[in-house]
Amino acid sequence: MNIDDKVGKTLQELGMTDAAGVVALFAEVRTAMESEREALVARGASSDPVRDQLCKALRDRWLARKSGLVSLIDENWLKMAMKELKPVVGRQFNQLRQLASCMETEALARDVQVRRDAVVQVRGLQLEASAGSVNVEVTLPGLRRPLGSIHPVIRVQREIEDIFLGLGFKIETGPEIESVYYNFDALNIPETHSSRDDWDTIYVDSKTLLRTHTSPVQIRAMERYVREGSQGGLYIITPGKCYRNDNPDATHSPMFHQMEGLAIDTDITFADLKGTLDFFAKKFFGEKTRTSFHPTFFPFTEPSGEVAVSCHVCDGQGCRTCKESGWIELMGCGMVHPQVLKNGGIDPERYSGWAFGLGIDRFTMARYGINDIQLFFQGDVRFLEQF
Ligand code: FA5
Repeated sequence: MNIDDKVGKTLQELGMTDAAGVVALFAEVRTAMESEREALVARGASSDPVRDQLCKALRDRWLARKSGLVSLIDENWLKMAMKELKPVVGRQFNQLRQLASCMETEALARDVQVRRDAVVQVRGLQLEASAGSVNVEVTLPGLRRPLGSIHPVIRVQREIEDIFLGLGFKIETGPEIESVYYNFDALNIPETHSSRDDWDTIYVDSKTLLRTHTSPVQIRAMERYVREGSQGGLYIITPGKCYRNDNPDATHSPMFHQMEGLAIDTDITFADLKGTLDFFAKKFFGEKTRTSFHPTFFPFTEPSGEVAVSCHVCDGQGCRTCKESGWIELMGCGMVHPQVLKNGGIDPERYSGWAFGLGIDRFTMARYGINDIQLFFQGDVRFLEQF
């Protein structure tokens, strides 16, 4: 059975009952994807339009929204997976999705072009050498382009994503240039509300600004959920860049990364929120981690809380990482305010939900013991090559 046949079936129909089988199956998909990409790059193209046509065809085969292989894997393998296999399928699917970005038309076209240029260059050198016009040793190795590595903030973002994908959450994104309505009003922060001052920042015009948090994606996701008439709950995480009028210092940057989590369903309680965030903290920082919730205020959640975890470096004893307190403040969270549900088009009498918002850069600092957030954005290779 080839890959096209396999993605048309569920894992159960394929007889996959254990994690090892799932991992091997995804490895087979990755190999198929890589060899199709390599075949296209090696084949090259007679002209730019032909090249673009070939690249688009391969891109659509893998990434087309409805019938692409990656979407079919999502529908037939991930969504239909048995409960016990969901975490491993989620992790493998996420890896595949990230890898599949090399199948975007522009990326493919660039790879075809690079190979074509290299071939033309070597042929030119060989011709010149055989004509005796220059003294070139064409069998010597070429210049190596050093490989980059994944930025630590993105690495941690993916780690967090993996944990939530394993729990059945989906990734949803929204625009960085956001309307005042989604960034504030729909989140229950009217123009006159004092809490708006903290976030009232970089405006493009009077109705548009660079979003100050990822919370607007909550509203956009609810609207989509209602528009598409989706069934079951809405479980999403929303990673992305945010912007604030904060002066740069060791823990603040005017541009930083947040991840929002949102769960909406019938019968969602604060206990679900606590359980999920406790599970997440243990997965991310280690099984011994303890969580602690303190009341606070956000206009879009009621009740609202701050979550702290016991310091993973000193296990709560007090050290430099936790500033001797034994605890690290992690994120804001709470039960979605009924007015916010209404603003998203969801009936608060029938549905309830929780949300959280965390700073990925601060998580990365805690994970690697980095004491200055500015290091992430200076592009210093000596820092970045350590990851
Ligand atoms: C918020 O932005 C809320 N939207 C979070 C939320 C979502 C609460 C859903 C409840 C429900 P806050 O302003 O505290 O909350 O920011 C959240 C996190 O973003 C902070 O804990 C911090 O880690 C990070 N953060 C905020 N400002 C900066 C900054 N200038 N530089 C780096 N990280 C920042």
